[in-house]
Amino acid sequence: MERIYLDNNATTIVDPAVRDTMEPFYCHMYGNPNSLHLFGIEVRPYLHQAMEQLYSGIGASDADDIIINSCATEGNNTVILGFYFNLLKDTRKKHIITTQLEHPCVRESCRFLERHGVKVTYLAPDRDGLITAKMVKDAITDQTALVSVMWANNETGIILPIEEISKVCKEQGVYLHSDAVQAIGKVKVDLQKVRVDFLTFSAHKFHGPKGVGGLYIRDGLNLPPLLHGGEQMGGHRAGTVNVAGTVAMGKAIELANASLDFENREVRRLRDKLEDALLKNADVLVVGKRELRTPNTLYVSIRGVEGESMIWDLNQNGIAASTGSACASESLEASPILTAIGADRELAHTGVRFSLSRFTTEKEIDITIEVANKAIERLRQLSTSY
Ligand code: C6P
Repeated sequence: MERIYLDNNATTIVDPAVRDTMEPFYCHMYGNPNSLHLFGIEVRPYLHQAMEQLYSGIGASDADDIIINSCATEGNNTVILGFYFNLLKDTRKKHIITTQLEHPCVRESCRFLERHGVKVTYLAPDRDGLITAKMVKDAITDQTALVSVMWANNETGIILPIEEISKVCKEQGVYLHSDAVQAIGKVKVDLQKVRVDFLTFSAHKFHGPKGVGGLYIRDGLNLPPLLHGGEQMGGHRAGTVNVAGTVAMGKAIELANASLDFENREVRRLRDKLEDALLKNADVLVVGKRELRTPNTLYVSIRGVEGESMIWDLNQNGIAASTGSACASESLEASPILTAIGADRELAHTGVRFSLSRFTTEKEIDITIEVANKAIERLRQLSTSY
């Protein structure tokens, strides 16, 4: 049976070109870049080049910082908890604004701070799944220190208006963090154009390896480290630098940006083909307007078909999709995103996320359409509520 991977928002295959780039750092160039001998010295130019690729990949300027870390969960925790120690703890600014759409690593970090006296506003999306700049503006008070809004949502692919939100934050003198995990490689992330103060990303979401990510900090700003210890990363993040991972992430972001046109054309065409085919069934709802979504993502709700049952049927046929975030896949709770956009209880249990990549083929989509349509028919026949 052919295996078809349509869960690229959970993680992606490492691009073979990225894999080739990282291999030498496991085999013969394995030195610690902080060592003073030749093994350490020889890897430094590669790290330097990778950092340049990352700076240019997100449009950071030389004066900004990019801290290499282990993943976006670490980056997001560093921003939210770092803010607490830098500002919230000792001043009257004790308010954070975030959204109900955020990944648990942002949401749970905020919840943790609530237990330490921080007030958090979780903005609810509108019917289109959007958070608007006006919602952010209306929620800002003179106690607000930080706004944290993701660039694109992992479950629906909905792209949030970060540029407008950044203008509001600048006007109001509030810092802005954006989790760009699901944006990089799918839409252009250019910090020359969009002014955010902190940005987080993770290599394995754009065909790099797992276990390496980045945190951008705008020039002049500071965050205390989450990991204390050695002097690596200018004291911002202790721990031996993941050289292979960093080099790979540099290459991966370069390839991801070079593939943006392809993503917008070809990946979008295949996603739309799958979407159109599913919509031919009655009582199917796709969350988020097409033009407002990343080109690779489709979050579909099929009345009468439990998300988990659909995933099971697809999996039996070698097709990998998900009901939502991979890290919440064991929870049988209704989708928080569908609930947030006001779907009724039954619909909120029927979400299935298909996420494509530049490696997805037309044949894979054709097979998926056939299998999904049969599964819908079969599961609806078994349903007691449909
Ligand atoms: N979302 C999903 O299935 P890590 O695992 O730390 O590299 O990335 C965490 C993360 C942070 N922000 C967003 C928007 C994300 O989508 C993710 C990972 C996966 O949707 C796994 S839960």
